[in-house]
Amino acid sequence: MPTTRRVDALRIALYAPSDAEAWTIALERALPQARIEPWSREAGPDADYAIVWRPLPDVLPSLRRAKAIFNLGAGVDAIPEPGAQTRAPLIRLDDAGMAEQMIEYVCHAALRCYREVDVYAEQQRRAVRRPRPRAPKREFAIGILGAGVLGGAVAEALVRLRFPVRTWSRTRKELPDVTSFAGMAELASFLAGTRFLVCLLPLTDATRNLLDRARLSLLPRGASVVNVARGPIVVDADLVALLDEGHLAGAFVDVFRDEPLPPGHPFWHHPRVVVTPHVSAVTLIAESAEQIADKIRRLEAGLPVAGVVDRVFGY
Ligand code: NDP
Ligand code: OXD
Repeated sequence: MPTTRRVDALRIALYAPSDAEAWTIALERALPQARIEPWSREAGPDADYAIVWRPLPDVLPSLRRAKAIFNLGAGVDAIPEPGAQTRAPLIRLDDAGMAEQMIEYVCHAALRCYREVDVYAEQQRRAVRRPRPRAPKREFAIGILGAGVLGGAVAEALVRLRFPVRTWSRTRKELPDVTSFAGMAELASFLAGTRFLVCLLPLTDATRNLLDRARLSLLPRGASVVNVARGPIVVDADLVALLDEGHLAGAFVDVFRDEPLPPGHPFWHHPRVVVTPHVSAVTLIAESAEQIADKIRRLEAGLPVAGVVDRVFGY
């Protein structure tokens, strides 16, 4: 008779440098009979699954038996070339409570800009009352770089707020009331018609330094930029120069080349840059543990799971 492995026999190695205790508790709750063990050189080779965040170079090669490796985040850029380190599929978080947070962050930024909150704040500082005409929404096109789990959810929310919304992705999308642009050939026209740019791309070889002076200059004068994806997608000095020259009106920056953002970086004190400390969508431990547990159960049952990273495209 064929033997089937039960979920309760599984050994799971956890490599979570921060919040390890909270992750262990949440995973034990989500997978009550599995053994959750902190990763070690000894535990690695026996693990059926591994759950990692920013693993040091010796972690992945030690996972000789792992059937899958779960990344404790949506972005997998902290795991360069997972295929070279392990044959097991790398699975990222998809949504797990992050889409709602991204919607909040981006809608706040878009409305703050569209409703000219900072203009009125400046008037208030000078005790001035000067109502401005309502800007036509059709002239406030919002462009989202990335139309995946998060970009797609943000696009839908902005459509509900009746903004004209366009997305740019590698492959073409069909989201209701969203204009889809795809591939490098369509990036310039996407940018040229975008008044408010939101970056929700993964960091890969193809997206590193994508938003440099040449590309940001394609945005119309007075455009604003939000980076909630990864710092190295934007060339900081080019963004600051275009703000200083008045081509760009403002920026919301949540992610940086070096985190935490180093003291003395021009973003800190720039009057038209809003800095937040990588909090636009934080990883929620209970939701993420539930999602990982559910995927482990599906994999054990031989079913497909969402969020498997494509080794060729790197996201
Ligand atoms: P997805 O993989 O679901 O979506 C990625 C999107 O980017 C897809 O639409 C994809 O196109 C597109 N894309 C990738 N490469 C290219 C390219 N070279 N040219 C054009 N389009 C491209 O990812 P998520 O939406 O879940 O997350 C996006 C990113 O957000 C993460 O990788 C992470 O870096 C960041 N993030 C930031 C957080 C924060 O707190 N600041 C929190 C969570 C995530 P296609 O659909 O055609 O494949
Ligand atoms: C993520 C993040 O990628 O938190 O999940 O940035």
